[in-house]
Amino acid sequence: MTNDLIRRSDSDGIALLTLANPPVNALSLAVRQRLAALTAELEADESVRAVVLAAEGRVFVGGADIAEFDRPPEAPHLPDVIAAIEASRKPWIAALNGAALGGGAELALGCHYRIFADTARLGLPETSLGLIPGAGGTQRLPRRIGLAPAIEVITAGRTLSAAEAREAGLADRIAAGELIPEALAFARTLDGALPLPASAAPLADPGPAFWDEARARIARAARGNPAPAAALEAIRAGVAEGFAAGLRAERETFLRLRASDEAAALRHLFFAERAALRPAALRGIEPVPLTRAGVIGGGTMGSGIAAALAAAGLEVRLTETGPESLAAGLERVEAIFEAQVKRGLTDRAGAAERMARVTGTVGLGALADCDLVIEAVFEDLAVKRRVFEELVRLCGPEAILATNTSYLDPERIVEGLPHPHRFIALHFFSPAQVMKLLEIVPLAATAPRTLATGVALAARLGKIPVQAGNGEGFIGNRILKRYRAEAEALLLAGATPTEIDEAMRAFGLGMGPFEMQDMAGLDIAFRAREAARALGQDLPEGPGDRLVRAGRLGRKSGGGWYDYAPGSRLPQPSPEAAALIAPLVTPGPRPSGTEIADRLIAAMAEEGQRICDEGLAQSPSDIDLVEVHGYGFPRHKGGPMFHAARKTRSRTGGA
Ligand code: T1G
Repeated sequence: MTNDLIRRSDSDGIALLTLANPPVNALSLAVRQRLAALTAELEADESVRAVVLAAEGRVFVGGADIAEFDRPPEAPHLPDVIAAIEASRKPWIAALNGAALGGGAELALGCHYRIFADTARLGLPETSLGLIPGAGGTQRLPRRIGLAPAIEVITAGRTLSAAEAREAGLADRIAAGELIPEALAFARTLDGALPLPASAAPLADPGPAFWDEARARIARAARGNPAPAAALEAIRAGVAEGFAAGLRAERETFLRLRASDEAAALRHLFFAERAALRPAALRGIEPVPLTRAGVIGGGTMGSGIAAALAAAGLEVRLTETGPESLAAGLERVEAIFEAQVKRGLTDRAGAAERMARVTGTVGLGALADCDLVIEAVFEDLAVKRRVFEELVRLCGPEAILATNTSYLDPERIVEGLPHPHRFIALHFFSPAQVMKLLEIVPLAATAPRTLATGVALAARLGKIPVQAGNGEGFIGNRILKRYRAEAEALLLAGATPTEIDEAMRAFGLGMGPFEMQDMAGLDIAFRAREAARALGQDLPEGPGDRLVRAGRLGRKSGGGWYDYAPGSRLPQPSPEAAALIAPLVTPGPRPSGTEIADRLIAAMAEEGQRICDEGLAQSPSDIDLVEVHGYGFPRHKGGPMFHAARKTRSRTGGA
């Protein structure tokens, strides 16, 4: 058993244990074995009167080792390791150098004292993985900081800063200087008397109204993830039946959820997101440092991109063609920051700081000294081409010039322009200040450093970068086109827009395909089809064409797939739309319920697999990231590729 995972060094009767399991000191089997052995060793060692538990690196402990969750749990189990520490006759002091999350927080809670570095934080984010704390967190935290704050930490994944931990009575000290020396000095002051263990702390039951309100609040926020409600029940069990019963209820629930499809889906995304943020092919390539970015176009997309860049600390030059459109663009940016204050994402001072980073100019002249310029002008090849022709005259040869095009071929936008190594497509999703997905499309001549800069920019913006090959619609819009075609095929098989949208909402999407089209407008896709027909593509008349020709463009025209009362966004079944669809409906069995969702998810997964097979996506998990972060696919289903693979495995009994 390797013993360099936790090093021991003693001085003045104080044993200092240092966790060293990079990158996040995850509590893997080997670490648990080492910790269990050391706990017994220290308990028997009369020369030791106290133990300081510290960790190397930026993180104290990032939790249990998530990679182990696809295998059956192996002893020593974390709850037992923690219980042995809590039962120790000698005081254990956790010295938190950084994040103590999940099992890391539970380990710190099992210690008798906790000393925080001022940057340390403590949290129980297990519900974001479809789990609940499984090593005493649902029982110890409420007894340390009180029921209501503990419920918020456990069910909403809130982390406590060092100061909040101290206020809550969780941090015995916040280190003023060097953490380890202060922790050792604190240990030396102890006379061996131990504080009451969490299990002995009383926890009064606030009564049924409290639990009913908590259940209702959690149900509103859970969006199909069963874990937060399950965590509340484990907490409640401990209040109603005592600490030991609460631990049993917690462990039973944790093991059940650990084996669930939802937890597997969320783990899949956890690792997929980190792989996308640190692509192996770009390791060691230094991104271009970005301090000043230009955004061309102050419309919905451009103002959203400008706001996202400013919120990430970049200096932003927003340009428009004239003073009125520029003023409108800057107002949009200001409104975005106002909305962020209302939502508690920043405060007034923060919003003012962000806005101060944005300057507006008419024309492109002010972009000459930008490290990065992103165009978000009208989706027209000639317009975008003219913008790039001017940019290459204005900007230095190393300035990264990016197009935000959704459907045009970026190669044609920049064809023949100088220094092609610095061109790239950065496809933001609207609203750009909110949506986490950023499709990054390198062109044939794009340098790896330009690509690495795009990925680093995504991380800085708090987005998830997905690299896409330069195919029509890249990844997301290509799958969307296939998804919509399948939805229309279901209409022609006799299903109604309401049945189809309800099936997809029941699956977990925020909105079905027809509600979404009514919101976006049917005419956008109609124009694309008409353009394709004009180029000779044989596209048969579909139900969407009939609606648009009848003037039914969606909400904006008072009706599309649905009817809308004046000023209302509530979709109502439309007899006029039904009459327009009816002639196209083919006789035969009508699809319904889960068959509808199955067919639509299968269509997404088939298209996703084609995209992978054509080399236009790097992995099926990237397809899942696009759908989850760009199109509202429910996280606890893992994405269309993960979901389809799991259904296939359960159907064929595969491994
Ligand atoms: N297990 C295994 N690997 C982990 C991990 C974990 N808990 N946390 C991070 N990694 C890997 C990650 O995949 C990446 O790998 C590298 O570490 C750096 O991660 C019993 C059941 C700690 C705040 O949910 O929030 O404990 O890509 O890029 O930005 O009740 O990692 O380099 O190969 O995120 O500095 C609960 C998850 C687990 C916290 C650090 N814990 N981690 O952020 O690094 S369940 C969590 C994070 C549990 C107990 C329950 C963050 C971080 P690679 P990173 P970072």
